[in-house]
Amino acid sequence: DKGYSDSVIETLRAKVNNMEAELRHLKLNMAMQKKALVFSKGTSAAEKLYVTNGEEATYEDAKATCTKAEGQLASPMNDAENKAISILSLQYNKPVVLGIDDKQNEGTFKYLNNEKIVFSNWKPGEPNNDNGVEDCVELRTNGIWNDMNCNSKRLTVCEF
Ligand code: GMH
Ligand code: CA
Repeated sequence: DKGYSDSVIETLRAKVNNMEAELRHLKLNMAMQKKALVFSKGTSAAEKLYVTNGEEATYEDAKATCTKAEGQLASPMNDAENKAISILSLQYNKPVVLGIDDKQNEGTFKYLNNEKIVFSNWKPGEPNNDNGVEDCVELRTNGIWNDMNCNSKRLTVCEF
């Protein structure tokens, strides 16, 4: 007979039950951790969590900081995410540097993964590539975007 014995099935059943209980515990715990983090210093939209270290940095430096933290530079993909970032911008009263640039092809803004942006919140008249040197994007305290020089230092906000 090739069937599993009753004792093997019973052992597996117990293991699955344990794993389900652990998973429930883990989910509750993660939800609590996220709330605590948002309460203390972050903002969130859907699944994303935005956190700042309060530091102003150039695009490349901010990008490196977020990568080192195992997150990535804030890259809003919709209005809710844009608002979550703008709340931090308001709190610190500093514009934020976004994880978006048009370094590869002037006028074509892309995320760090090289995909074209699916959402934008440009101020009317922007992006204007002022003086031909604006390949990066700042999000102002009101959530509105302007293209800017990548060497400008802006608030670092990472998403996790
Ligand atoms: C120019 C003008 C301003 C605009 C800035 C800004 C720089 O100086 O068009 O009205 O605010 O550029 O786009 O990034
Ligand atoms: Ca501009």
